[in-house]
Amino acid sequence: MKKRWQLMGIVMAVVIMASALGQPAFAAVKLTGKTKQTEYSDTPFGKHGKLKVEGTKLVDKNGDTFQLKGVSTHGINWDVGYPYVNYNSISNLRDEWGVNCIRVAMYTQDYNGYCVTGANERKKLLNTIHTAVTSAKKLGIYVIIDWHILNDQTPKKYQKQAKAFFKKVSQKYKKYGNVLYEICNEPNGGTSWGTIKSYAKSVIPCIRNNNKNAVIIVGTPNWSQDVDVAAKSPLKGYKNIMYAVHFYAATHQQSYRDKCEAAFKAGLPVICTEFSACEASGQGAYNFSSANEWLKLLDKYGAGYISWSLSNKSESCSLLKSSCNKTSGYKTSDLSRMGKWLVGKYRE
Ligand code: IDC
Repeated sequence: MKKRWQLMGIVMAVVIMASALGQPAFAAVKLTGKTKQTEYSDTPFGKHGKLKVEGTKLVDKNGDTFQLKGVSTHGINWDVGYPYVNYNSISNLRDEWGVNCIRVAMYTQDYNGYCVTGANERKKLLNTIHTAVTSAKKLGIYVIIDWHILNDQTPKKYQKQAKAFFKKVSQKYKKYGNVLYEICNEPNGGTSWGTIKSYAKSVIPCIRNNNKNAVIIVGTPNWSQDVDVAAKSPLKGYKNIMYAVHFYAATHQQSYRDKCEAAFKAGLPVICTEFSACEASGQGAYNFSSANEWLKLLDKYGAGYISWSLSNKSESCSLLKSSCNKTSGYKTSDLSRMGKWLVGKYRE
Protein backbone atom coordinates (compact mmCIF):
# COMPACT_ATOMS: atom_id res chain seq x y z
CA MET A 1 0.00 0.00 0.00
CA LYS A 2 2.73 2.39 1.05
CA LYS A 3 4.69 1.54 -2.09
CA ARG A 4 1.70 2.34 -4.28
CA TRP A 5 1.34 5.80 -2.71
CA GLN A 6 5.04 6.40 -3.16
CA LEU A 7 4.76 5.42 -6.80
CA MET A 8 1.78 7.72 -7.32
CA GLY A 9 3.74 10.50 -5.69
CA ILE A 10 6.61 10.02 -8.10
CA VAL A 11 4.27 9.96 -11.11
CA MET A 12 2.58 13.17 -9.93
CA ALA A 13 5.94 14.85 -9.36
CA VAL A 14 7.08 13.96 -12.88
CA VAL A 15 3.87 15.33 -14.41
CA ILE A 16 4.14 18.57 -12.42
CA MET A 17 7.81 18.98 -13.29
CA ALA A 18 7.13 18.30 -16.95
CA SER A 19 4.39 20.91 -17.13
CA ALA A 20 6.50 23.40 -15.18
CA LEU A 21 9.22 22.99 -17.78
CA GLY A 22 6.66 23.58 -20.46
CA GLN A 23 7.12 20.06 -21.73
CA PRO A 24 3.91 18.72 -23.16
CA ALA A 25 2.25 15.99 -21.21
CA PHE A 26 0.96 14.75 -24.61
CA ALA A 27 -2.67 14.54 -23.62
CA ALA A 28 -4.57 11.55 -24.85
CA VAL A 29 -4.57 12.22 -28.55
CA LYS A 30 -5.59 9.11 -30.32
CA LEU A 31 -5.59 9.33 -34.07
CA THR A 32 -7.22 6.54 -36.05
CA GLY A 33 -6.09 7.79 -39.46
CA LYS A 34 -9.64 7.34 -40.73
CA THR A 35 -11.50 10.05 -42.60
CA LYS A 36 -14.97 11.16 -41.53
CA GLN A 37 -18.06 12.36 -43.31
CA THR A 38 -19.23 15.71 -42.00
CA GLU A 39 -22.34 17.68 -42.95
CA TYR A 40 -21.15 20.72 -44.87
CA SER A 41 -22.98 23.00 -42.46
CA ASP A 42 -20.84 21.55 -39.65
CA THR A 43 -17.52 22.17 -41.37
CA PRO A 44 -15.47 25.28 -40.49
CA PHE A 45 -16.22 27.01 -43.79
CA GLY A 46 -19.82 25.77 -43.76
CA LYS A 47 -20.30 27.34 -40.34
CA HIS A 48 -18.19 30.47 -40.63
CA GLY A 49 -18.26 31.34 -44.32
CA LYS A 50 -16.18 34.11 -45.85
CA LEU A 51 -13.77 35.75 -43.47
CA LYS A 52 -12.96 39.41 -43.24
CA VAL A 53 -10.70 41.65 -41.20
CA GLU A 54 -12.15 43.82 -38.44
CA GLY A 55 -9.75 45.77 -36.27
CA THR A 56 -6.87 43.42 -35.46
CA LYS A 57 -8.94 40.29 -36.00
CA LEU A 58 -10.38 37.94 -38.55
CA VAL A 59 -14.13 37.63 -38.18
CA ASP A 60 -16.59 35.19 -39.73
CA LYS A 61 -19.79 35.81 -41.69
CA ASN A 62 -21.61 36.64 -38.43
CA GLY A 63 -18.96 39.10 -37.31
CA ASP A 64 -17.63 36.77 -34.61
CA THR A 65 -13.88 36.41 -34.06
CA PHE A 66 -12.55 33.45 -35.97
CA GLN A 67 -9.15 31.91 -35.33
CA LEU A 68 -7.44 29.97 -38.07
CA LYS A 69 -5.57 26.93 -36.77
CA GLY A 70 -3.64 25.36 -39.51
CA VAL A 71 -0.85 23.35 -40.95
CA SER A 72 1.47 24.44 -43.74
CA THR A 73 2.79 22.11 -46.38
CA HIS A 74 6.54 21.97 -46.85
CA GLY A 75 7.38 23.45 -50.27
CA ILE A 76 5.11 21.87 -52.89
CA ASN A 77 8.08 21.96 -55.25
CA TRP A 78 9.83 19.40 -52.98
CA ASP A 79 9.19 15.68 -52.85
CA VAL A 80 8.84 16.08 -49.08
CA GLY A 81 6.00 18.56 -49.73
CA TYR A 82 3.58 17.86 -52.58
CA PRO A 83 2.77 14.18 -51.84
CA TYR A 84 0.88 15.25 -48.71
CA VAL A 85 -1.43 17.45 -50.72
CA ASN A 86 -4.25 14.99 -51.32
CA TYR A 87 -7.89 14.83 -50.25
CA ASN A 88 -7.54 12.09 -47.60
CA SER A 89 -4.52 13.74 -46.04
CA ILE A 90 -6.29 17.07 -45.75
CA SER A 91 -9.37 15.26 -44.46
CA ASN A 92 -7.24 13.68 -41.70
CA LEU A 93 -6.09 17.13 -40.65
CA ARG A 94 -9.66 18.39 -40.46
CA ASP A 95 -11.19 15.27 -38.92
CA GLU A 96 -8.59 14.43 -36.29
CA TRP A 97 -6.00 17.19 -35.92
CA GLY A 98 -8.43 20.05 -35.31
CA VAL A 99 -7.14 21.93 -38.36
CA ASN A 100 -9.40 24.45 -40.11
CA CYS A 101 -6.86 25.79 -42.61
CA ILE A 102 -4.03 24.55 -44.77
CA ARG A 103 -1.31 26.70 -46.23
CA VAL A 104 0.10 25.68 -49.58
CA ALA A 105 3.69 26.88 -49.65
CA MET A 106 5.11 27.34 -53.13
CA TYR A 107 8.73 28.45 -53.16
CA THR A 108 9.51 31.04 -55.82
CA GLN A 109 13.27 30.59 -56.14
CA ASP A 110 14.57 27.81 -53.84
CA TYR A 111 14.78 24.30 -55.20
CA ASN A 112 13.17 24.60 -58.64
CA GLY A 113 10.65 27.11 -57.40
CA TYR A 114 7.93 28.61 -59.58
CA CYS A 115 10.05 31.45 -60.98
CA VAL A 116 13.11 29.42 -61.89
CA THR A 117 11.65 26.24 -63.29
CA GLY A 118 10.25 25.15 -66.66
CA ALA A 119 6.68 25.34 -67.96
CA ASN A 120 5.87 21.69 -67.22
CA GLU A 121 7.03 22.02 -63.63
CA ARG A 122 5.02 25.20 -63.22
CA LYS A 123 1.97 23.37 -64.44
CA LYS A 124 2.54 20.66 -61.83
CA LEU A 125 2.79 23.30 -59.12
CA LEU A 126 -0.48 24.86 -60.25
CA ASN A 127 -2.08 21.40 -60.25
CA THR A 128 -0.95 20.81 -56.67
CA ILE A 129 -2.42 24.15 -55.64
CA HIS A 130 -5.63 23.15 -57.40
CA THR A 131 -5.79 19.87 -55.48
CA ALA A 132 -5.29 21.77 -52.22
CA VAL A 133 -7.92 24.39 -53.02
CA THR A 134 -10.58 21.99 -54.29
CA SER A 135 -9.98 19.50 -51.45
CA ALA A 136 -10.15 22.26 -48.85
CA LYS A 137 -13.37 23.54 -50.44
CA LYS A 138 -14.96 20.09 -50.43
CA LEU A 139 -13.90 19.54 -46.83
CA GLY A 140 -15.09 22.97 -45.76
CA ILE A 141 -11.79 24.37 -44.54
CA TYR A 142 -9.75 27.45 -45.46
CA VAL A 143 -6.66 27.47 -47.67
CA ILE A 144 -3.84 29.99 -47.95
CA ILE A 145 -1.94 30.22 -51.23
CA ASP A 146 1.57 31.20 -50.18
CA TRP A 147 4.10 32.82 -52.55
CA HIS A 148 7.07 31.47 -50.66
CA ILE A 149 9.94 33.86 -51.23
CA LEU A 150 13.03 32.99 -49.18
CA ASN A 151 16.48 33.00 -50.78
CA ASP A 152 15.24 35.56 -53.29
CA GLN A 153 15.12 37.87 -50.23
CA THR A 154 13.16 40.71 -51.75
CA PRO A 155 9.72 40.18 -53.29
CA LYS A 156 10.68 42.79 -55.89
CA LYS A 157 12.98 40.26 -57.55
CA TYR A 158 10.06 38.33 -59.04
CA GLN A 159 7.37 41.00 -58.81
CA LYS A 160 6.41 40.56 -62.46
CA GLN A 161 5.92 36.82 -61.98
CA ALA A 162 4.04 37.42 -58.73
CA LYS A 163 1.59 39.74 -60.47
CA ALA A 164 0.94 37.23 -63.23
CA PHE A 165 0.59 34.39 -60.72
CA PHE A 166 -1.86 36.19 -58.44
CA LYS A 167 -3.90 37.38 -61.43
CA LYS A 168 -4.15 33.79 -62.58
CA VAL A 169 -5.05 32.15 -59.28
CA SER A 170 -7.41 34.87 -58.08
CA GLN A 171 -9.26 34.60 -61.40
CA LYS A 172 -9.37 30.81 -61.13
CA TYR A 173 -10.58 30.82 -57.53
CA LYS A 174 -12.74 33.91 -57.46
CA LYS A 175 -15.83 31.86 -56.60
CA TYR A 176 -14.06 30.05 -53.75
CA GLY A 177 -14.80 31.96 -50.58
CA ASN A 178 -12.35 29.83 -48.58
CA VAL A 179 -9.14 31.07 -50.24
CA LEU A 180 -6.70 33.54 -48.66
CA TYR A 181 -3.62 34.89 -50.41
CA GLU A 182 -0.19 35.33 -48.82
CA ILE A 183 1.82 37.43 -51.24
CA CYS A 184 5.39 37.17 -49.85
CA ASN A 185 6.41 34.62 -47.25
CA GLU A 186 9.51 36.11 -45.62
CA PRO A 187 11.26 39.17 -47.00
CA ASN A 188 14.82 39.22 -45.66
CA GLY A 189 18.34 40.35 -46.54
CA GLY A 190 17.61 43.85 -45.33
CA THR A 191 14.50 44.35 -47.48
CA SER A 192 12.79 47.38 -45.99
CA TRP A 193 9.13 47.75 -45.11
CA GLY A 194 8.95 50.49 -47.74
CA THR A 195 10.05 48.04 -50.44
CA ILE A 196 7.56 45.44 -49.27
CA LYS A 197 4.79 48.03 -49.30
CA SER A 198 5.61 49.05 -52.81
CA TYR A 199 5.49 45.39 -53.88
CA ALA A 200 2.18 44.89 -52.05
CA LYS A 201 0.68 47.93 -53.79
CA SER A 202 1.51 46.41 -57.15
CA VAL A 203 0.25 42.89 -56.36
CA ILE A 204 -2.89 43.59 -54.30
CA PRO A 205 -4.78 45.15 -57.26
CA CYS A 206 -4.11 41.99 -59.32
CA ILE A 207 -6.13 40.05 -56.75
CA ARG A 208 -8.67 42.80 -56.12
CA ASN A 209 -9.59 42.99 -59.81
CA ASN A 210 -10.95 39.46 -59.49
CA ASN A 211 -11.92 39.35 -55.86
CA LYS A 212 -12.92 42.46 -53.94
CA ASN A 213 -12.82 40.93 -50.50
CA ALA A 214 -10.51 37.93 -50.18
CA VAL A 215 -8.12 38.25 -47.26
CA ILE A 216 -4.58 39.12 -48.38
CA ILE A 217 -1.61 38.53 -46.07
CA VAL A 218 1.55 40.61 -46.44
CA GLY A 219 4.95 39.45 -45.14
CA THR A 220 6.99 41.79 -42.96
CA PRO A 221 10.73 42.60 -42.80
CA ASN A 222 13.34 40.24 -41.30
CA TRP A 223 11.71 36.91 -42.10
CA SER A 224 8.26 38.23 -41.14
CA GLN A 225 9.21 39.27 -37.64
CA ASP A 226 9.02 43.04 -37.79
CA VAL A 227 5.27 43.47 -37.46
CA ASP A 228 5.99 46.37 -35.09
CA VAL A 229 7.67 48.18 -37.98
CA ALA A 230 4.68 47.49 -40.27
CA ALA A 231 2.35 48.74 -37.52
CA LYS A 232 3.96 52.18 -37.69
CA SER A 233 3.04 52.51 -41.34
CA PRO A 234 0.39 50.04 -42.47
CA LEU A 235 -0.91 49.89 -46.03
CA LYS A 236 -3.66 52.43 -46.57
CA GLY A 237 -6.78 52.31 -48.69
CA TYR A 238 -7.33 48.55 -48.81
CA LYS A 239 -9.59 46.35 -46.74
CA ASN A 240 -9.05 42.80 -45.56
CA ILE A 241 -5.28 43.03 -45.34
CA MET A 242 -3.33 41.17 -42.67
CA TYR A 243 0.34 41.15 -41.74
CA ALA A 244 2.39 38.02 -41.15
CA VAL A 245 4.40 37.22 -38.06
CA HIS A 246 6.45 34.01 -38.05
CA PHE A 247 8.08 32.41 -35.04
CA TYR A 248 10.39 29.51 -34.33
CA ALA A 249 10.01 29.34 -30.58
CA ALA A 250 13.53 28.18 -29.66
CA THR A 251 15.04 31.17 -31.50
CA HIS A 252 12.34 33.83 -31.22
CA GLN A 253 11.54 34.46 -27.61
CA GLN A 254 10.25 37.26 -25.40
CA SER A 255 11.76 40.22 -27.29
CA TYR A 256 10.00 39.01 -30.46
CA ARG A 257 6.74 38.46 -28.61
CA ASP A 258 7.05 42.03 -27.33
CA LYS A 259 7.33 43.31 -30.92
CA CYS A 260 4.29 41.28 -31.87
CA GLU A 261 2.26 42.57 -28.95
CA ALA A 262 3.27 46.14 -29.80
CA ALA A 263 1.83 45.59 -33.28
CA PHE A 264 -1.47 44.31 -31.90
CA LYS A 265 -1.63 47.24 -29.49
CA ALA A 266 -1.04 49.63 -32.36
CA GLY A 267 -4.07 48.05 -34.06
CA LEU A 268 -2.35 45.93 -36.71
CA PRO A 269 -4.19 42.79 -37.86
CA VAL A 270 -1.50 40.16 -37.39
CA ILE A 271 -1.67 36.50 -38.30
CA CYS A 272 0.97 33.86 -37.68
CA THR A 273 1.22 31.97 -40.94
CA GLU A 274 4.29 29.97 -39.94
CA PHE A 275 5.64 28.62 -36.67
CA SER A 276 7.36 25.75 -34.98
CA ALA A 277 8.72 25.05 -31.50
CA CYS A 278 12.27 24.42 -32.80
CA GLU A 279 14.99 26.80 -34.01
CA ALA A 280 14.65 29.08 -37.04
CA SER A 281 16.77 26.64 -39.03
CA GLY A 282 13.90 24.16 -38.73
CA GLN A 283 16.27 22.00 -36.68
CA GLY A 284 17.52 21.82 -33.11
CA ALA A 285 15.76 21.32 -29.81
CA TYR A 286 12.16 22.29 -29.14
CA ASN A 287 11.25 25.01 -26.72
CA PHE A 288 7.65 24.20 -25.93
CA SER A 289 7.41 26.68 -23.08
CA SER A 290 8.30 29.52 -25.48
CA ALA A 291 5.86 28.07 -28.03
CA ASN A 292 3.16 28.01 -25.35
CA GLU A 293 3.85 31.66 -24.56
CA TRP A 294 3.49 32.53 -28.25
CA LEU A 295 0.18 30.75 -28.60
CA LYS A 296 -1.04 32.39 -25.40
CA LEU A 297 -0.22 35.79 -26.87
CA LEU A 298 -1.90 35.00 -30.19
CA ASP A 299 -4.95 33.59 -28.39
CA LYS A 300 -5.17 36.74 -26.30
CA TYR A 301 -5.65 38.75 -29.50
CA GLY A 302 -7.76 36.10 -31.23
CA ALA A 303 -5.10 35.67 -33.91
CA GLY A 304 -4.66 32.54 -36.00
CA TYR A 305 -1.59 30.33 -36.36
CA ILE A 306 -0.27 27.81 -38.83
CA SER A 307 2.43 25.24 -38.18
CA TRP A 308 5.36 24.37 -40.48
CA SER A 309 5.30 21.66 -41.83
CA LEU A 310 3.38 18.59 -42.96
CA SER A 311 6.34 16.48 -43.93
CA ASN A 312 8.47 13.52 -42.89
CA LYS A 313 11.72 15.28 -43.80
CA SER A 314 14.32 14.54 -41.17
CA GLU A 315 14.20 17.91 -39.37
CA SER A 316 12.70 19.05 -36.06
CA CYS A 317 9.89 21.10 -37.59
CA SER A 318 8.40 18.11 -39.43
CA LEU A 319 5.04 17.08 -38.02
CA LEU A 320 5.50 13.48 -39.13
CA LYS A 321 8.24 11.10 -38.08
CA SER A 322 10.92 10.55 -40.70
CA SER A 323 10.09 6.84 -40.53
CA CYS A 324 6.48 7.54 -41.57
CA ASN A 325 6.05 6.79 -45.25
CA LYS A 326 2.33 7.45 -45.40
CA THR A 327 0.87 10.43 -47.20
CA SER A 328 -2.52 10.10 -45.47
CA GLY A 329 -4.12 7.96 -42.78
CA TYR A 330 -1.86 9.31 -40.04
CA LYS A 331 -2.03 7.54 -36.69
CA THR A 332 -0.65 8.89 -33.43
CA SER A 333 2.48 6.79 -33.84
CA ASP A 334 3.18 8.51 -37.20
CA LEU A 335 3.50 11.94 -35.59
CA SER A 336 6.79 13.48 -34.48
CA ARG A 337 7.04 14.98 -31.01
CA MET A 338 6.18 18.32 -32.59
CA GLY A 339 3.20 16.79 -34.36
CA LYS A 340 1.86 15.27 -31.15
CA TRP A 341 2.29 18.53 -29.28
CA LEU A 342 0.51 20.44 -32.06
CA VAL A 343 -2.46 18.11 -32.26
CA GLY A 344 -2.73 18.20 -28.46
CA LYS A 345 -2.91 22.01 -28.66
CA TYR A 346 -5.37 22.14 -31.54
CA ARG A 347 -7.67 19.65 -29.89
CA GLU A 348 -7.51 21.28 -26.45
C1 IDC B 1 12.97 25.26 -44.59
C2 IDC B 1 12.65 23.78 -44.69
C3 IDC B 1 13.89 23.03 -45.11
C4 IDC B 1 14.43 23.62 -46.39
C5 IDC B 1 14.62 25.12 -46.27
C6 IDC B 1 14.98 25.75 -47.60
O1 IDC B 1 12.13 23.31 -43.47
O2 IDC B 1 13.62 21.65 -45.27
O3 IDC B 1 15.65 23.02 -46.71
O4 IDC B 1 13.44 25.75 -45.81
O5 IDC B 1 15.73 26.86 -47.42
C7 IDC B 1 11.34 29.63 -42.58
C8 IDC B 1 10.94 29.51 -43.99
C9 IDC B 1 10.81 28.07 -44.40
C10 IDC B 1 11.90 27.23 -43.78
C11 IDC B 1 11.70 27.24 -42.26
C12 IDC B 1 12.67 26.36 -41.48
O6 IDC B 1 9.75 30.20 -44.29
O7 IDC B 1 10.88 28.01 -45.80
O8 IDC B 1 11.78 25.92 -44.26
N1 IDC B 1 11.75 28.61 -41.80
O9 IDC B 1 13.98 26.79 -41.66
N2 IDC B 1 11.42 30.75 -41.88
C13 IDC B 1 11.92 30.46 -40.66
C14 IDC B 1 12.13 29.11 -40.60
